[in-house]
Amino acid sequence: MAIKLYGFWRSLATYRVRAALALKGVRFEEVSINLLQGKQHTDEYKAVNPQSVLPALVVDGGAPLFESMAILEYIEERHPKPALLPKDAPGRARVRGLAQIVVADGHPLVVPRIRNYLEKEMRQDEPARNRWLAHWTAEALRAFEAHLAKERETGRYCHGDSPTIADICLASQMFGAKFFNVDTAPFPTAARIFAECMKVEAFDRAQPLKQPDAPANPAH
Ligand SMILES: N[C@@H](CCC(=O)N[C@@H](CS)C(=O)NCC(=O)O)C(=O)O
Repeated sequence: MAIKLYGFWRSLATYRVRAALALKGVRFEEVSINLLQGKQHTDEYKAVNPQSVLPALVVDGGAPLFESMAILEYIEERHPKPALLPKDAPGRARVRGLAQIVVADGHPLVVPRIRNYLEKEMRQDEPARNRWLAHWTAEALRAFEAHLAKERETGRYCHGDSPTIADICLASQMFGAKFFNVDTAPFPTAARIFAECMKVEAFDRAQPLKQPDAPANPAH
């Protein structure tokens, strides 16, 4: 099976897919699309993903898969072991719900096209834009933490004692917190679980700054 992941080192959505593939032990090749240089807007990449966003996953030359949650679900279906979703329906709903706090609510507010719109159309200066990025990143973590701290399903990881899609999404949000200088001390359960995830080789290997296209001294 030949798997091509279109991604970029600092893309949080790409991180989610990269981490899932690594956790499943699935080999893939990553094609770097430089978001900082606007390469997502080239005709060549639009032929892969007409929305001009990362990631996209091409399996055996088939139609490109898009949207990280849909790709995570695909990977889970095609490579069931180790399972990244619980066996029970309420558990799956909780894990997907936690994941969506990041994927549907938090992350979409901080992606490059939103930041560019704030700058070019809304005329917001850099400090205002940075406040926006930090605010919405923290808001998603606040919601995530509220669930983790009060729900008995929380274990060593977000749901029990093995990693799930919720942990992958939490880890991506915690990398976002690093990029946007968000203090994660108010989110102790999330921080504890993130630290736990990063002890796992697959989570660690997938992280933004360990990718071949990452700069040695990144300025976010
Ligand atoms: N909801 C999408 C988000 C896709 C997305 O916005 N990706 C970012 C990188 S993390 C991107 O490529 N942005 C390009 C842009 O905003 O111009 C997913 O989870 O896959």
